[in-house]
Amino acid sequence: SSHYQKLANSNRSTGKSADKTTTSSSSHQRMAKSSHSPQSDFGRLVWAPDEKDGFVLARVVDIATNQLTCDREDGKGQVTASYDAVFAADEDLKKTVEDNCALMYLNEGTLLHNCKARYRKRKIYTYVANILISINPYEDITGLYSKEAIKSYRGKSLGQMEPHVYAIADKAYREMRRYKESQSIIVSGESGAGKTESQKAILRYLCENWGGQTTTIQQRLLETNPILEAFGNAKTLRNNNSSRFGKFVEIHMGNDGLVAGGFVSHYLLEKSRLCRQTKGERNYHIFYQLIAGAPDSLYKKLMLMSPNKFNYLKHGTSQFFAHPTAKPTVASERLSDATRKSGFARDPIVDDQADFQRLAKALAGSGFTAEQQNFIWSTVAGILHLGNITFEEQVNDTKGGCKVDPASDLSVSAAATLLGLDTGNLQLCLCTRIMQATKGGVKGTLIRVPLKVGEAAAARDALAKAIYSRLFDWIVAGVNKSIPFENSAYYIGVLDIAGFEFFAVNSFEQFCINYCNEKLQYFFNERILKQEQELYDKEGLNVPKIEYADNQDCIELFESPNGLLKLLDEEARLPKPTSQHYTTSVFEHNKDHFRCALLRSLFESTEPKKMTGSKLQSTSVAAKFNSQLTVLLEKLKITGTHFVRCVKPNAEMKALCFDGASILSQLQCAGMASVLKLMQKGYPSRTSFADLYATYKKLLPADLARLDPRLFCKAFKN
Ligand code: AD9
Ligand code: MG
Repeated sequence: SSHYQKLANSNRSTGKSADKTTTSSSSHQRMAKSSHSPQSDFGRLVWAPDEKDGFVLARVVDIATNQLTCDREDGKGQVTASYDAVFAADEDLKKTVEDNCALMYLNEGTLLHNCKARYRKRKIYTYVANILISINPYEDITGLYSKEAIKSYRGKSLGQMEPHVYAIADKAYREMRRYKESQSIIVSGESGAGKTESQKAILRYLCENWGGQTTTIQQRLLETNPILEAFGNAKTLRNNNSSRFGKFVEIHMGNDGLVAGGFVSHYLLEKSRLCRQTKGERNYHIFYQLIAGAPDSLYKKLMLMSPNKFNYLKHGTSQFFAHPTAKPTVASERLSDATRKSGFARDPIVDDQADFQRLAKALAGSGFTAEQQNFIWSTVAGILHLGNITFEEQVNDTKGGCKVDPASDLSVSAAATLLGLDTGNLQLCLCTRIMQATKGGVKGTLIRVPLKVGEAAAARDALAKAIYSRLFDWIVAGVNKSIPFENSAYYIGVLDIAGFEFFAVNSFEQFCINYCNEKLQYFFNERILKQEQELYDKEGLNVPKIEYADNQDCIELFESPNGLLKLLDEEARLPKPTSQHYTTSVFEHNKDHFRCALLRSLFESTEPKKMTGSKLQSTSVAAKFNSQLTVLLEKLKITGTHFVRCVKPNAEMKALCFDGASILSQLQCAGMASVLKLMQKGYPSRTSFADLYATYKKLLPADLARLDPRLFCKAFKN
């Protein structure tokens, strides 16, 4: 049977809402059919489309061939819309349900209304069958994530308790035990919707309930968050703590069902942010944390300054963050200096100075030695100084070459010292590139070609990005080393990747993020919508076909033999060096000059290299990302899956403010409207013969109980 059936089984095998939904599902269907016969539509209460709120309550006053006209209930005139844009509303508007499937009418209108009515009551979670919708409250809801709450969801079926991300975690856990199969929880949603917070809640839930005696592993698992967030999260216009990389965190469990370790896979760290940020955004938290939190001796050793003195920090906002309750601390002779220049923003969750202390503690707790920590600080500071190196044209140079601007000599020496490079070498490498001429298949000598001012600046930025992204890889590897999982039998993986992005200017990074999201939506469609319908066919159930927004075409556009990814790779292989190929070779030639063994080790590539002709080619970013994605999807395919759809309630990040139109569009994009259609016409609640049999056999006469489960159920029904 399909995974989905398994999910449905465990969802509905116990719990009161189960029977309710089963019995009412046929009446859903009847109502739905009658709602499309014109006679019954007249005067009917409906949800009519509204630009601002998504839907508005209205009554049907005119029925034409293709459209309906309705009077708005708020007295603000009429709405005319096509049949399929208007949905039947429930007369009882006060009623809210934990699972949308328990409503009389299953449609986008009632879903949005139910979510809104619940959200007003600070109930941020709602189910659609066993998919959890989570709407970011942007405030702490008392008791929602308390230790008591964590205990109270343990072992409970979906539907027994209020909807909660803990209930999904518990479902995953129970199914892992029951089916002896690893599970994944796919958390999706746009930036700021609450994916990372959900992931952390799931991790805490599993560790608190099944951490067992292994407090170190538990502790280390929980400490991965402050570490990864320091290096991989940043303030953006959409989220003050936005993850700029994707991750799949596996919590491994032993045969005893207790936490045995973990593993973090990470995807595609955004690199462009390192050198330049949009106005109002910041670079990665670590830079501000280090400047705000480094003890004085370290601050001096790293030659730090306030953020607005560093090119890599000053283009966005160079503000520090502090918790609203934080008092200005003593360590802050220099902090107050920086504060004067750059201002101090209050944020409930980001606190640069305190986060630095937390980070240092987490690093130590995760087995990073003092030497390794110093290496991290020096590298981070080295990158900042590298960014301050500027170039000027060589006078009288016929080749148009450049040299380091003497005004940035101090930055060159600071960068070289902190990164363990030779100052002269660094200057030379930044201002030139190495070329090897080939004539008639014979390699010529290596020659140094001078770079123009712009090219040298690009080489500098490329170097900074390469160092940072490799530092990030190395840190994730270190974190993984500290949470090994030798005794693992299964795992529960939680996927938290960047959601769809669309900016005024979109780069390769958006291309990859959106491609990844398409793949995941495709996976959702396959697992929830397609397989469910296949099951109906197989069981001979006469359920009409549900159309859903299939994105297969879009995936093919990327992946087919002449797809975007293939073309991109070919482009990069053209004889004329493109910026990408060019930067790769820049790193190749720099790497031998790292005197610092640790930094050099970051560049000792583990990626496969292939020789084509005379050229050494490293795997392209697109190809690497694509293969990572394939591995991820293979993993998801063999696990039981659970979905959490996070929703961002408003663009202003304001507490409990429900922007209907935007929420509706998020629910639609997440495929929820199609799921509702499926639930409306299909059979959302079901249980296996074996389960029913097991539940009732004790209560029945022996001759009935002797029957095999299928026959037993038949007899039971009669
Ligand atoms: V991004 O794609 O990484 O930019 P996320 O991960 O979806 O995004 P995140 O979890 O970081 O969003 O949530 C954004 C902010 O919303 C958090 O920093 C919290 O301030 C706030 N938030 C999110 N979920 C909750 C919650 N359940 N309770 C309270 C929340 N606040
Ligand atoms: Mg996030």
